[in-house]
Amino acid sequence: MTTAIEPQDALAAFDQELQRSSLQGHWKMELPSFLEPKSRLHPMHWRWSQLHEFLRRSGDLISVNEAGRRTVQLMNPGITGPRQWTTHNLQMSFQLVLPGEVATAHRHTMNAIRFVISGGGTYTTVDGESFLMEPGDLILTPGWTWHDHINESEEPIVWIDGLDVPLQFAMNAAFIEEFSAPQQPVKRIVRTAADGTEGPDGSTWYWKGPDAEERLKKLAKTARPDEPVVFEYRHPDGRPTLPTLLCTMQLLRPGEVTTPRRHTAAGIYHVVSGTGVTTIGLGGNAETTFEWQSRDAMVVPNWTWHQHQNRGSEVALLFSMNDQPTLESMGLYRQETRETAAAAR
Ligand code: 1HN
Repeated sequence: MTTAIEPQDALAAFDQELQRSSLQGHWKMELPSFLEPKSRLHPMHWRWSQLHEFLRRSGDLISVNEAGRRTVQLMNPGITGPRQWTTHNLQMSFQLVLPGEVATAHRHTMNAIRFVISGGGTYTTVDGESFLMEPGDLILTPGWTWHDHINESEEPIVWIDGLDVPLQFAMNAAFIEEFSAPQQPVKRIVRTAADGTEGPDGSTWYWKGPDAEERLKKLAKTARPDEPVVFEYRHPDGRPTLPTLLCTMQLLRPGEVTTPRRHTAAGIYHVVSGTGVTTIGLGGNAETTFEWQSRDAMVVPNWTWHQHQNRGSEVALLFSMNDQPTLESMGLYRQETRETAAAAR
């Protein structure tokens, strides 16, 4: 008597046969019938008092030559191996350059921003353009531009670095190169907006802090109370700050409570000034509240309801960097308020 092979055994044997040939059937893929983003990111809050203390200690313990760049990076525990980042697409860090130090010239395909926090009278050179770094300034280092930093002043300088390293590493497409000398030749020195804020490619590479603040205060005068007051760092033709990231500055009026919102972009925040509260995961069982002060940093995970409140009597300024342009380029950018979410159902 012969025993018939059960169909499921035949399929299991077939699946194994496929696997041995580095193949798989769709039926083994376990694609859910409903899916929406569930962020891997943890909502995070780093206090400046702590960040500043660690940065200061890094200055005592390691020279810029040993470190390459002396930065302390924001790590998100929700991202596990092979490397950790701030969000799945972007990385933010704080960089310290001491008087007399040079962070030597190199270039990479990764796009970078610098937002100056403290110190001044020092320069970062990007493809031959030497930009004066003063608190509140935003300076771009677009992918593949040569860049080096020098501190010719008498005091330490601290700035934020924001880069799309995680995204470029995930795409396995990144290149890095050292320049042939510690510093590149300087073609032009740019100190104020009047010197011209464009890089050699014609797009804006330099936004002065006071100009951004001025524009926000003007916007605040005419905005409705329920309208967010936000300045987006965009080029004159409307393109975002960099192809993979958008920087914004939001002004929160005294007592302002923003409309709860969620979007597929993940945000990394730096408090420029003021005090307030950010609530993340509103109404959910993992609701988290961060009470922030000037110079603190935060992460708001993607597709997570959040709301900011200005608890002080002065305006508060929130600088942020997010991956909206990357999502837009792929047709993946969505944003909702509670009202638009209800209307869609
Ligand atoms: C980089 O080149 C700088 O040039 C700062 O100052 C931070 C983080 C990752 C990769 C390259 C800089 C960086 C970086």
